[in-house]
Amino acid sequence: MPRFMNRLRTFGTLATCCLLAAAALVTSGTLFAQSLPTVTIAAADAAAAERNRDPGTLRITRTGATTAALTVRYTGSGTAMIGTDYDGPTGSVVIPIGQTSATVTIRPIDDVYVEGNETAIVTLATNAAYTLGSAKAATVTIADNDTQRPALIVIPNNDFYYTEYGTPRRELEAAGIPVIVGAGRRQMSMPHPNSGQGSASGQVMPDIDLASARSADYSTIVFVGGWGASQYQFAFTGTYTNPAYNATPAIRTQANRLINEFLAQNKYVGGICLGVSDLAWARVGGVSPVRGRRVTTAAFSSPTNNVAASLTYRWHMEQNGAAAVFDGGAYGNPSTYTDDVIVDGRIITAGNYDSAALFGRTLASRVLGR
Ligand SMILES: [Ca+2]
Ligand SMILES: [Ca+2]
Ligand SMILES: [Ca+2]
Repeated sequence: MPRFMNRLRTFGTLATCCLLAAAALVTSGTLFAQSLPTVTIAAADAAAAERNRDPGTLRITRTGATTAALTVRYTGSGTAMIGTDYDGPTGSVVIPIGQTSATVTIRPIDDVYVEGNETAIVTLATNAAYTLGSAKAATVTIADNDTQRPALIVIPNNDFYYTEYGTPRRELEAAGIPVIVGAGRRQMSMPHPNSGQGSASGQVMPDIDLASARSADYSTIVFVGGWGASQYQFAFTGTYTNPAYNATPAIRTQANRLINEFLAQNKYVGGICLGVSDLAWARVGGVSPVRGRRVTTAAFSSPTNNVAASLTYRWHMEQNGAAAVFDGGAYGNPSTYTDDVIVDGRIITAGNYDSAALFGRTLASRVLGR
């Protein structure tokens, strides 16, 4: 039941506006009240499933004359959320002329979250046009089809390095680990030019904003590099010349919250290239999670800001107490970045885009316990 969309979990609240009208009609003549049809609901197919979006159906039935159409209103509840776990219900259904019943369809959304079975409950709403029978509510159960919690890959909203997003994603998915893309804001996000997107724009719409992400839903969290990664440096007090790199205190706080929660849940936390600085500037119990650890990053220049000393990526790690910083490919074979991936405790760091394939495979193997 991920809450990555702030959808209303109820629908059909219009019914309440009809209550006054109902009272007026009932008191104005008992004949009218006696002629009201009785409406009930029952599950026609109570077993829905994410697999193949197998729907469930509810049948709403009326008594009495069928010479006019009847609009029946209802509300939704249950552990499944409309808009994220299923769609279909609109809050009302019309029983047509000549018909005694109508159907409400619960159409599951095949997401990647491990949720177990969830319920969608439809409850009939009172209305001036009918009375409710004893069967006022019915339930459809949505069977889950997911067993592996997805990885949360966090991209900057501006200037992420495309290969450092695309290649770990490919490796994780090849290993059977779904990927959800997170960012400070759920808006179209642009990579650096020529950062591995080929002839495509490389723009990515995040699946979720960080504030909506629940750590329990994921197996690992990864911070992608590119200069925009500066936007998630929680404890960094400098100001970047490019305002997009500063993000907001709220977004930095959300990045820090997630790092804290993943580590508290004993899950791996990864960073690649400048994404490693997001781990460095996090604070867990008041200290950086890279403190005393061996990390790797790129031998590149930081984006311009008002902290004169912060000229390089490695400065960010040293400033936060890393025990050793391997940059410029220096880890393993010093002539290449391809092997620059370091696992130290639950912290996994990678040097740059050349390290992205090994980074993705290392994350996958750790998540799967291999
Ligand atoms: Ca699914
Ligand atoms: Ca699911
Ligand atoms: Ca190397």
